[in-house]
Amino acid sequence: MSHAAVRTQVGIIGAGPAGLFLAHLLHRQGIECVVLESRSREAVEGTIRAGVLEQWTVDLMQDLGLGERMQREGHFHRGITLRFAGESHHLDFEDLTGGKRVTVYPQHEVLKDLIAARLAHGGEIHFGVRDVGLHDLTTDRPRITYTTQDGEPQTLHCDFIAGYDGSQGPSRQYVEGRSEYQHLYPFGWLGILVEAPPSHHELIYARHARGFALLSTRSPEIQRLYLQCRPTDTMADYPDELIWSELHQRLETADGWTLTEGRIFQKGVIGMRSFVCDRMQHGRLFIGGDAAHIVPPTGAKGLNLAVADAVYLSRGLECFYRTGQQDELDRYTDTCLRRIWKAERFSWYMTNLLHTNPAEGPFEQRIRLADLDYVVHSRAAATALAENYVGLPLD
Ligand code: RFL
Ligand code: PHB
Repeated sequence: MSHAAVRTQVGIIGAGPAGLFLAHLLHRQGIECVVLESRSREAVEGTIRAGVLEQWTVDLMQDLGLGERMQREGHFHRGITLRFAGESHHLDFEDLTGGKRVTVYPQHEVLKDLIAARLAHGGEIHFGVRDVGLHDLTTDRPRITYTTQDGEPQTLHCDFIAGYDGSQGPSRQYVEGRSEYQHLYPFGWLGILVEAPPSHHELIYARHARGFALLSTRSPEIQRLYLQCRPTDTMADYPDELIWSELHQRLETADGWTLTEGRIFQKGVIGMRSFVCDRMQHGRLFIGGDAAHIVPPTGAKGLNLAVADAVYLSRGLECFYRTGQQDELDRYTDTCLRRIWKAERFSWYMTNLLHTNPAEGPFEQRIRLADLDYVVHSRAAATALAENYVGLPLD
């Protein structure tokens, strides 16, 4: 079999939010790149994950000319509702943050928009690649070897490699001398998609003695709901009747609000963990997004954090190609980690605040309720939560 070779400036591994935003940011700066993705386009565009975009992510999509469908089909909320002790409390983020909003526009719709726009502008995204290997990372001519969708061995010669291949991708293993921090939670989320009209005009995060629940949305016809479960639970543990009974108990309040049921057409259990890799560069390889850090979904930060890494890397690359200086690239890890640890803190805080932890006793449970009571009655505490939720400014 012949071994073909091609050349680009930046080789990007992974067509998730991190890799695709990076491709668009580089294209805008006139820097060439090629994206290699192990899954098919259909699989990438069909995987249901995140739902919430931070305000600056929305602004970036607009800026890149990618926001047209999001503006039409996204849901823009003033804030969120917190429910606990049988009562409902609205946090008005728009008021607390000087006009920032919560945007619900699913990750797979973002990816569809980014892929279509990249391909329309002649960008290269190779789907279905296998056997990705990285070489010569500490030289100025690193290479990526892989097998194409058609089974052809291929080499991509680059100046730089972005290892943006998610939590299971190979790139992180190439970062020598890294330390990894991990925190596991004794619960998971059961997520469902339901054919039903919205039960509420905003997201509801509920803390209940039976466990956390979250009401989110996807469209006027489809709703997304989550339920705290045990990390070892499987779908067999949750027949539809049990899911509805738990959701009603955890979400409903004394004021008569009720949840609208519908046909459940997708169910899945998600594990929860926090993870940080404290080194994100090895020579000319830069890792980012879920390849370098994981947050539990409670703070809605994962996708946004992945995009922030792409912004910082694009700035370093732009500086390198304009001036020949690599110092901004060499600051990539430090710049990213400052934001990452704040997002880790917020996601960990929201998770502990809202979940019932079987390892905690009645004292800790009361402390959590006192914290929630403080958040909804103190403008200072509500503002701290709001500015983290809508997204801290980029450095
Ligand atoms: P991704 O999205 O995992 O993309 C990495 C891509 O790399 C590919 N890949 C490879 N390609 C080539 N060769 C290889 N050897 C490869 N190995 C892997 C993969 O196929 C994949 O396409 O990582 P990225 O770009 O870093 O983006 C991270 C986000 O996807 C993730 O953080 C969010 O989905 C997390 N998340 C949420 N984030 C938010 O900001 N707001 C939310 O509301 C939110 N909700 C969620 C979430 C994640 C969830 N799950 C299922 C984990 C809700 C859920 C339920
Ligand atoms: C979602 O709609 O999938 C979603 C919303 C908020 C979160 C997590 C997930 O915190």
